[in-house]
Amino acid sequence: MEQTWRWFGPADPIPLTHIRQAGATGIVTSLHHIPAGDPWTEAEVVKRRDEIAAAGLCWSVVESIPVPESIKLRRGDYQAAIASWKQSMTACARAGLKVICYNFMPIVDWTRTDLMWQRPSTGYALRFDMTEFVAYDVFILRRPGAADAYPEELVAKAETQFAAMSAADAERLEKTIIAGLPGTDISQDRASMLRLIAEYDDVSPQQLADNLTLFLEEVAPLAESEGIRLGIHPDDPPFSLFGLPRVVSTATDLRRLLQAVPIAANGLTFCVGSLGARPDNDLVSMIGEFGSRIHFTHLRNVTLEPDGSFFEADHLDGSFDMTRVVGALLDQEKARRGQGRPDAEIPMRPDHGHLLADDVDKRTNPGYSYVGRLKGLAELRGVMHAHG
Ligand code: DNO
Repeated sequence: MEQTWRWFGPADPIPLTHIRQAGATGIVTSLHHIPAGDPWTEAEVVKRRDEIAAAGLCWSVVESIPVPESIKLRRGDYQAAIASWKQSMTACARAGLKVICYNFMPIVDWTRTDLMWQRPSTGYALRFDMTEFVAYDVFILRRPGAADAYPEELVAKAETQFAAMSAADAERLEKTIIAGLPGTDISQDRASMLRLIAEYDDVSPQQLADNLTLFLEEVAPLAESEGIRLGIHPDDPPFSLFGLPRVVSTATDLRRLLQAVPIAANGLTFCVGSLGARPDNDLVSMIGEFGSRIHFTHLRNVTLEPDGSFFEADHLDGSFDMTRVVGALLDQEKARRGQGRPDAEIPMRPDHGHLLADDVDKRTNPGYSYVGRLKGLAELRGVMHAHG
């Protein structure tokens, strides 16, 4: 697997030199300075590509070209938004880039409730706590109908938790949930959240899935002809939040979206930490079924709790067997080599990392620490070597 590392561009506190020292050869990045929805130009892509190349690295994957809400809703200026998305994709293709990651999660991208959850090692992990999330949804955001959407017992627990929160705790929780984590190009406040959620009132999961298919029917054939492989990122977490539909969470979802537009360019970012946050997702069998369409992978582990909460574990620890997952991905690469596929090597990145040692006092993008990811990459590299 090609070892890559997510870099948030020149504003990232981690310089490209340090990424090289970690042993990564590929960079995963986006043009974060261009507002979401605006078209990218070839010149901008080339400029960033060359800056990365000058540091002895290669821009391997675009993560992400944001998909505006109008496309997910198929309302308003969605046609112009699709045209703009295609233009960005073509700019990447012309600059020689090959893989583009994107997601189709309504309103909120990846979501956690705690960015500094202390582990017994004294390092810090990211956590999604179901009770805290419900406390936010029902008692802080006060989403209409939210209280009826959860089991009574959970709402009662959330109420107790909310009552014990200081104003500062509540504010921190709100910021963590809706202000946008790294890579999320749009952040919300309470009023805009409620307004946007209401726009999805009459959008069923089936409707959202259909809108995704219509989007793919437009972009995937163009990607194929431009030599681009698209990898949709699964929902993180892989279940509905705020009553919003999410349609990239399960094996059934992946099967449907891959079959909807059955060409190689319509593929997956196989994020094992996202998919692995559902106990009914069997990652190894999913790699077996969808492997030929996996264009990129994010490797991290999660420890699941019975109520749907989870925290980000060490890369080789947690609720699923990372060693087997890596083995299945390497088997997929072997199969591709046998078929002479030019894309035999799958780019991987160590996804997220704990806050460890010097990370703790530094400015970091949550989840994207240096030492924590360095450790994750080193451990994963060990597993890859051992598989041979
Ligand atoms: C979180 C990331 C996501 C991902 C987007 C892809 O750490 O994996 O933000 O970049 O969902 O569009």
